Amino acid sequence: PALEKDFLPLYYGWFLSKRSSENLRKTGQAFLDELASIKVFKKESNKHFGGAIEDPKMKLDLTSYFVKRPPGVLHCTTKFTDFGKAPGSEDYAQQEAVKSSYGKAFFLTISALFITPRTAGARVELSEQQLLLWPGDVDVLPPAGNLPKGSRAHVTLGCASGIEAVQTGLDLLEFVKLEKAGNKGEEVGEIGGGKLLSYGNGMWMIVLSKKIEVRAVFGGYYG
Ligand code: ACK
Repeated sequence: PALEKDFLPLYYGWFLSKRSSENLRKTGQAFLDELASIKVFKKESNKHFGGAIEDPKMKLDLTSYFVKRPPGVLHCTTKFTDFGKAPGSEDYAQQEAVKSSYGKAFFLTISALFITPRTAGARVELSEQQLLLWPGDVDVLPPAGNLPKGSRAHVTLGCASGIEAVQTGLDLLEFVKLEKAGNKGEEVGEIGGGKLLSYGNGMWMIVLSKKIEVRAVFGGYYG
């Protein structure tokens, strides 16, 4: 018998394979580069992305704007357990689905990429089976309240200086909240792999015409 309680990780999630991580990072880079070169984006971006561009003809370098990039392989957080200190941690860790999926391989579907003045991320579309690993208490954006299960599922690609990674999921919830309120975004054109949507306030999303499949292993990150 164990003498001590199980030691919980900092967070649970899907950890992308090295190859899938590299590919998704590249796709994210290409999206940022292409977005930065688009007229409608440039016109609007000075307001929201630093205003560091004095010459409007100059290209905004979004890669250096989202200066904080996750080290190592990319991941999609399911539950932030904070080594057991976060509310609902023990309950989550003890769920049958969580225990039986630990160390198992999955394919995750990336359906869109997004940026806000704070974060850059990839939207993850979870399957029914994957939703079994999704906590019931994380798709909440105060004061809007509860959004559909799995709304927050994302991979953080980068954060602006001074912004913590937790913000990426909250930013995605903000997009979902707008969608729910009937703001489907203004279609401003086609770029690279899909339809570019502008939601205002520096919020942009590209809905991929061909969804990306990434390989990932479910597990815990202990830091
Ligand atoms: O990019 P992310 O999903 O956002 O992955 C990182 C990971 O945990 C390690 O920091 C996420 N994270 C941090 N704090 C929280 C929180 N309070 N709630 C949900 N996710 C969090 C962060």
